Amino acid sequence: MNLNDLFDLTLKGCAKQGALEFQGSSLTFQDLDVRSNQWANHLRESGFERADRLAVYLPNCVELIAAYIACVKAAIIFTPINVLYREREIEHIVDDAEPKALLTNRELSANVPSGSNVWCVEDVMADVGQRPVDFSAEGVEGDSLAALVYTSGTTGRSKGAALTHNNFAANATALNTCWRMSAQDRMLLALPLFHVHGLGNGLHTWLSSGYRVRLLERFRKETILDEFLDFEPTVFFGVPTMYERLLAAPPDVARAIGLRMRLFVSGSAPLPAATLERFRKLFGHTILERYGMSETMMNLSNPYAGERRPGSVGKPLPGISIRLADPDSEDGRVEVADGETGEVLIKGPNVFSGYWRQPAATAQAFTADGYFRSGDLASRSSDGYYTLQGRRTELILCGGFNVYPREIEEFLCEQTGVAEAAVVGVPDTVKGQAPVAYVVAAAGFDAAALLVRCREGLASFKTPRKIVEIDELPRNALGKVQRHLLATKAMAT
Ligand code: MCA
Repeated sequence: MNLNDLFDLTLKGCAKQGALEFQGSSLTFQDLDVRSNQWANHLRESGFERADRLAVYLPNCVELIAAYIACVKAAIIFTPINVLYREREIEHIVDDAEPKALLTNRELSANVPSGSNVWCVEDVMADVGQRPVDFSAEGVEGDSLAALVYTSGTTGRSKGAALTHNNFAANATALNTCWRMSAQDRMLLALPLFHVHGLGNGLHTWLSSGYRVRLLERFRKETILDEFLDFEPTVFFGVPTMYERLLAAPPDVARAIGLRMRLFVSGSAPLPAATLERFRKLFGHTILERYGMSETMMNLSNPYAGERRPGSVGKPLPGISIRLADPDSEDGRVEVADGETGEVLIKGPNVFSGYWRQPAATAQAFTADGYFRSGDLASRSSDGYYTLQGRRTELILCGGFNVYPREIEEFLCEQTGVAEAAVVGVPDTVKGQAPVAYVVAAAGFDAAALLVRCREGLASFKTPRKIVEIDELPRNALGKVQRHLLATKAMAT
């Protein structure tokens, strides 16, 4: 079954049921089917052919969803762009993915580099509404690409993780089974749909199981409790920062929400055991923590019915093989014993097909026997629960968004007044971590002006919390910057 067959379970099978609420409007699954058919016809009429890319730079909205389903139907590769990205970050994705068009809105279009074929949703909606309401979906193989999801780049610029129909289908069916998702559920969806968490877990479990969604344009701490009380969801997927925000709920509100809820899931960044415990006391629910990546979607999950172990990400999802490889084992074949730390290697129907147009990076990302090297470190308990123990790389997780120091360092080094730069993550109680930059000054150095340029040129979550001038970067004998020393220094100040 490709994704179209899976989506037909709801688009056709639950046609008359309420599917989606967004900003006061309600759509049935049939409405979504029709709207996505019109979008698919619009794409075809505009010259899109199989395997062309549609870049989508939009906040959560109905048209984003309709355009996504249309891409699946017309075998077009959906390429979402983080709405917090600015011109330079977007330019890289546009150059790399070469989309035939970039769908955005008037407000965000100011950030899109000139020369792109920009479609503002406000302008194309009338045309889309005129298109035929029937569309016969392309026959696609499960290995066909459904989406290119750009990951923050370990080596500077981001790479497009090429995800197939089979990847999304495997992820959705595993989660539907293991988390008991059903048409009786109600999901408050506040995650951005441009990332795998919202797109792969939110959108796909919904369109394959038929529950009702209230979609929010974004998570806002000021109004999220009212949304819970008003919509009365049974399921919520969030990042740890969202759970930190929910802990501000008055006890009676938390209890009222908890009474309706069936399942809270957390992922995208480690959930502190203390947050899990405080949340349990306040809402009466043990958050289910799971582990995934853009390249693989979900890999491990705490059990729905068994023990949800604080600090652990649980056990492999169905069909997925996990190997904890000795970090010194070059071919990744030597496994560590239970209780010891190894690199998480992953094999399964969820694992992506490779990085878009990057054969060398793709080859490097897999072992000779076909396991994906996640770069994450973990240990396994004797009863099979996995606990993450950090990263092999220096990834910073800020509010559930991935930040690679190298990308910010490269940006800083292009600015006036910067000879060298090193970026490290510092702990933050709400965001998990935040980036701090150490800069060796050159002529014209001005920390305040540099911060302004970062705010203009980088997504807000990548902007360093502060810029600290330093005489020289600490280096080891091989000349490699010792970021861990800077991280210790950053925490001490
Ligand atoms: C945050 N901001 C946004 C959005 N989210 N702006 C527009 N749309 C958004 N969706 C901006 C704010 O305007 C503000 O910018 C800054 O970010 C902080 O916002 P604030 O309201 O203070 O945020 P918060 O209450 O602390 O909550 C932040 C958040 C956000 C909503 C939790 O961090 C978030 O949405 N995280 C989800 C990330 C995610 O989906 N990751 C999945 C990656 P300014 O500073 O300029 O005012 S996929 C993944 O990791 C794998 C597959 C996995 O396992 O899931």
